[in-house]
Formats: sequence, structure tokens, C-alpha cells
Amino acid sequence: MDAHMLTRRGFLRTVGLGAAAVAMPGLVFAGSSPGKKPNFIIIFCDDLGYGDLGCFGSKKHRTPNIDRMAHEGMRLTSFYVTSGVCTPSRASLMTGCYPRRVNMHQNTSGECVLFPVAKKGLNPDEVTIAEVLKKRGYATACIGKWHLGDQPAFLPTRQGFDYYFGIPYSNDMGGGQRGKNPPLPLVRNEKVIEAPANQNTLTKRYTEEAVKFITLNKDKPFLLYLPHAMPHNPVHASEKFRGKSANGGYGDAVEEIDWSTGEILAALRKLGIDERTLVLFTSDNGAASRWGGSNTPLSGWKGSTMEGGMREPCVVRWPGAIPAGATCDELSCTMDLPPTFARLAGAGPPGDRIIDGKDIWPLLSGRAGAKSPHEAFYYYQMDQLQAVRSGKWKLHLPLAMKKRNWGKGTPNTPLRLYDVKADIGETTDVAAVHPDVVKRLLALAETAREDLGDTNRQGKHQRPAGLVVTPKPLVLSSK
Ligand SMILES: [Ca+2]
Repeated sequence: MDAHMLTRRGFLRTVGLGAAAVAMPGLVFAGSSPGKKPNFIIIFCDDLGYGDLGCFGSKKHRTPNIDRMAHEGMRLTSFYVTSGVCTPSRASLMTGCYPRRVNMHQNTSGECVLFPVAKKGLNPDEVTIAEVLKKRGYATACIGKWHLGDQPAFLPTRQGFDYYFGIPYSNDMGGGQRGKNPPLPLVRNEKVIEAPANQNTLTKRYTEEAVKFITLNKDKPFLLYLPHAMPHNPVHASEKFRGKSANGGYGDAVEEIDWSTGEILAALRKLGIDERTLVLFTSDNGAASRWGGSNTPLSGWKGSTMEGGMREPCVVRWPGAIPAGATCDELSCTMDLPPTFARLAGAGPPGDRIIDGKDIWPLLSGRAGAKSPHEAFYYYQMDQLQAVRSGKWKLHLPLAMKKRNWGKGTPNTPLRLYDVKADIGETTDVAAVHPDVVKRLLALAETAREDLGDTNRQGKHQRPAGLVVTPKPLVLSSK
């Protein structure tokens, strides 16, 4: 029996579940049958900010279901995505790698995300978390926004998902955005079933699809990836929620997502699979500056390498396995989910390539004294390395031209060092009093440049994205 197992037993005893605990190799879970693999549900919002949930301090939005989920599980307060925008962030969640590792940090025109009829997509040779789990007998579904390539070769159905229902890219990328865009397609598997998609009922329909998938697969292990279209602008909500919040359409969309989360948790309870299902709720990047979202108490917005762009509210729940009412402030990120889930399913991450994510089960299971497995975390904006965090320290690198996702960059940005534990809002530069820390973090940044690259510099260990020569629009098929 290893030390980890002893710790788990200790925890289970403290919550009175010791008798229900059943051993798996190296792990102990309450309520599981021997050999039963846990289910995984990832609820992934679009552009939801750090301060947008009641359990993360929002006074505007009513989120009782997510708040209860936090009460019954764990809040991760230093949980990161790898980019302030959609496509790169999602590439990391699926692969466990930095966007630059898999070349999904920008599109073929140098823009920060993929646009409709994109040549680029996540390389089919990359091994997604869905592919890892599918090999272990999991049923897999992606219900929601994909944004890792809109050509057939790049759709979720080609990346390990048995089932797909959703929009292939952002909800503002319909025909009105750029003249050549097709009407916003709603896709089932690989077929467009509605265009333009009726966005008012998207959250409702995603929820119905999710509950149906869970119900159908209640006796199997399953992975449900639920990347909501909301609250990305233009915000929409169904009639029951429209005009009901204290924060306009944005609040309506957030409150409908809270309802949706409640429906999913209720389904798990009803089906009796609550205690073998890990549910994780987070967002793909921070709130944007203009649509009503909040990143309080963080500074910065979506699309930046300030904490507000890349640190997300995160709640994880698994009764009996993840301690209830807990908070973990150790650094973790979306890249950690593929290796962690793989391990819990009795598999490993792919062994033939570099995976940047680490197993964070010691953090999630509340092991005493567990520390972040990351010596450093790197903040990239498209191809440019802009900041590095190690422990409580975050260093913004001095840049001759700090890139922005849109428009002109900012010239001559100075080096700044923040203690993001004591100064979460990045307000007080302490570089002058900690030259040793600055030196250490500059060296870590150079390690990242060597490995992953930087502007005008190729990294030694980058892998190619997928490319198609003549992409075609996703449109309703002719009868
Ligand atoms: Ca987003």
C-alpha cells in the first residue's frame, strides 16, 4: 500500500465513508464497484470571468447550483488556461499541451483564433483525452463549441468523440461577421442540421443532449465534454431566463448555465452514478472587457496575459473522492486534465511525445501538503512569450513590442514582478527588491523559448498542426 492510498483512506475515514471504500490499484474511491472507472464531465464556459460565479464572489449573478457544487467539492483558485482566447485554450484542454507545442497558437494568417473555413485544425495525429479514454472503453461525447478546426478531418468525431452536437466555432462567427462566412452551423456528428443556429435555445438544447447522453451511458464509463457557447457575445438565453437576471443578457446566459449544471448534477443523482462521476466546471478564458462579465479581483481581460485573461474560476466535484467544501490555491491548469483523467481511468498519457500537463490528483484528492507539479507556467499571447509564473511569483517579460490579439501592440513594456499570492490583482511591481527571483524566472523563460519558441524563433519541440489545402464551408447539405 503506498502513501497515497493511506492518505485517501485517512480522508475517507474523516468523512465517514471508510466502509464504502473499495480499492482500485493505487486508489480508493467511495461508492465505486471494483474496477469501475470514473465518469468525467467537463463543463467549459466561453468567456466566463473569474468573478462571475457566486462561489467566486459575484454579487450580480445567481448561481446556486454551481455554488452548491463548490460546497460539495473543491474550488481551484489558481487554475489556468493556456491562452486568453478560444482556439489555443481548447487545444490545450484536449491534448494536455501548450498551444505552441501543437501549433494551435494562431491561424494560418497569424490571427489569434481559427475563423470559419479554416485551413488549420488540431492535428489528427495528436492524441486527445477523448482518444485516450475511448481506448479504455469510455463512451465519449462533445456537446457544444469545438473551435479546433471546421473541416471534416478536424471535427470532434475524428478526435475520439463518438458523438458531436454543437457549433464548430464561436457564436459570433456567422454570416454577419465576415462576408464569406457561412450562416452559423449547428452540427450533429459531421452534418449541419440547422443554419443559422437558433442561439436562444442552444444552452437548453445542449443540456437536453447532455442529460440524454449521460442517461444512455449510465452503465458505462463516459466522458462528456460540454463546451457551452455562452456567455460569449452575442449572449442569448431561452425564454425562461431572458430578462431575468440583474446583469442584462450576460447575466441571463450565466444563470441559464447554472441551471444547466444543476440539471446535469440532478441526472447523476437520479441515475445513482453521483459517486463515480467527476464533474469539473470552468471557462476557456477570462471575461471580455465590454459585455458585462467580471474578472474581479484580477486585472486584465480576455485576450491578455494578465491574470484576468488566463486564470479561471474552477470547481471540481466527486463525492467521496474529492473533499467537500475545499479550496486549493496551488497552480494547476487545463493541460493537467488529460493526464489526470487518464491516470484515474487506469491509462497513461501518450508515451511517445511531450505532454506538458501533469497529474494533479494529489491536489484534487486533498492530499495533505500536496504542491503544484509545475515548476513554471508560461503565458503566451499567440507566438509571443509574455510572462512566466513560478510559485507565488509572476514575471512579465520586458518586450520591445508586446503583441495584442487585435490591433497594434504596445511598445517597450517594462519587466514587472508580482507576488500573485499576496497581490492577486498585479498592482505592485516588486522586481527591484527581488533580483534573485527575477533572474530565476528569466532563466525559466529562456527554457520555454528553447522548447516552445517565441516570436521569430522556432522551439525545438513543436509539432505541426493539421492543414487542408482547400477548405470548404460547413453548410446545410442539399436534399
Ligand atoms: Ca473564449
